[in-house]
Amino acid sequence: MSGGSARSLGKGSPPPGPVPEGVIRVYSMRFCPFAERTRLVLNAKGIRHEVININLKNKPEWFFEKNPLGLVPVLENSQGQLIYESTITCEYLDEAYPGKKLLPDDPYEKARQKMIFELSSQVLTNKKTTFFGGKNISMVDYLIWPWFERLEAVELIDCVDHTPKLKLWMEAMRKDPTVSALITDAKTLRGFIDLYLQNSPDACDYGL
Ligand SMILES: N[C@@H](CCC(=O)N[C@@H](CS)C(=O)NCC(=O)O)C(=O)O
Repeated sequence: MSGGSARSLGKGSPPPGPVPEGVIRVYSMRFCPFAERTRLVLNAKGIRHEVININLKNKPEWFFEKNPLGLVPVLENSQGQLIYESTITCEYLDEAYPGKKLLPDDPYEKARQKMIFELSSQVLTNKKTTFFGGKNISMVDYLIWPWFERLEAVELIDCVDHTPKLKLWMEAMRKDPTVSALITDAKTLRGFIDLYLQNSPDACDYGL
């Protein structure tokens, strides 16, 4: 992986060149929970990738050619194909690349993971296994995690005090090597959020 902690590109920056063969590019922003989903899946599957950070408070003009909605994450492959919407990028990566499968092959089990994801707010406290999809970490855990990672930064971590299963899940998630490699500490997240809420063009590069 390259570029994950690089400064973001803003208005007036030249568009990046074509994506090299054998690599996939993700347009991201260091603190975006949706882009973190895609980065978790890229890392979990060991996919060679490069990261281009976008200044979301001062977007480059060319970025709208990558995603007309102007949102990160966006994937771009060496054939110039573009994929956006975080859940779609994650499923694409799981299907297009070999290695650890994060979604089950069995159509029912795959549907079940998607149902758990859709219902995650209701089933959070009723799960019977360590992870949401079963005893091993899988796609649904990576899709949900970025919001839990941010609870401390937004001073809502107490919410999980009365849900021991959820606390155990969070502990298990923090121990996962893919998750721990991408964790941002609460102080840094707080610093970013404060600047972002002030519409600061420096928010996306907080701490660099
Ligand atoms: N539904 C989208 C949401 C992505 C999203 O909202 N990304 C935010 C950053 S966390 C963004 O790009 N914001 C820029 C803007 O709103 O202009 C997804 O799942 O990918």
